[in-house]
Amino acid sequence: MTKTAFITGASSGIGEAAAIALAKEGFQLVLCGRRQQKLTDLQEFLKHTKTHQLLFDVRNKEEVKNAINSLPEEFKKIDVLINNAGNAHGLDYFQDGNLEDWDAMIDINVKGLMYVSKEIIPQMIAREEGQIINIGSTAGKEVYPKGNVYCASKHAVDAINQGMRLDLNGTGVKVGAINPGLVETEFSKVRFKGDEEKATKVYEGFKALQAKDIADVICFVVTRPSHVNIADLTVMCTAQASSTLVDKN
Ligand code: NDP
Ligand code: 8X3
Repeated sequence: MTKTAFITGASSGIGEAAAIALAKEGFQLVLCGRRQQKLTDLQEFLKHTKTHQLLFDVRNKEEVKNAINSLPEEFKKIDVLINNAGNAHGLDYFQDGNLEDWDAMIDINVKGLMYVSKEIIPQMIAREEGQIINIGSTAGKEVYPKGNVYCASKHAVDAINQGMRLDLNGTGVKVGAINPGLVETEFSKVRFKGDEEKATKVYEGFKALQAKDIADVICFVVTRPSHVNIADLTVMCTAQASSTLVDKN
């Protein structure tokens, strides 16, 4: 029977690449995001795969609940949840930080991940199967200068990943994290509020990871036998040795 993957943040970057890679693996897909046109373009690109688009802001718990409840019958059974939606907002010394940026990062990267998971976990427990992949970051393992609140949000993802795995142990539901280093996506464009020049500079002078590299890892993780759970995986580009060794500014 065809498996369903539910991907948050499928409208660009890692989520979009994961959708393309999982389609090749034979999954049908629930593609989530806020940018309808991006999701529609992706659906068109994946026209040979069964897909369903869900538009919601992960910060809004009612929207999350209503969107998931609105899934058509053939997409309701979710085999794989990829908690990927997230971004950095700003790169400032803590003392110069912007409160709206802080709220956005905690609300999207942490609370959004929790709201989506809370809606989907019960059906997985009831079926005694399913898999949750939390997209963390090297920023969730090691803090870097000016990373403060983004790093805190990803450290929270690390803790939630561990907590979920402990609490779901014995239910048959697998929980694991993939923690990428620098990946060349729209991430820095969002971090620098649309400043393309600043965003491009982040990836200059070395070969950063590409979204497809992380999508390949996601495919590996979801195609392990049922008794194998990849609990926590960190992936960096060869040029990177720690979250602090590349100048992001
Ligand atoms: P992108 O900016 O390319 O993608 C971010 C995705 O998150 C978009 O699809 C966006 O969709 C979605 N998103 C953002 N805010 C919301 C929201 N409020 N509600 C719903 N969806 C939202 O970045 P990446 O692909 O790089 O990032 C994906 C994940 O990978 C994030 O969790 C990020 O922290 C993590 N990561 C990224 C790394 C990198 O260097 N790029 C490294 C390590 C981890 P839309 O705007 O349509 O809502
Ligand atoms: C994204 C990678 O190093 O810019 O999590 O924080 S980094």
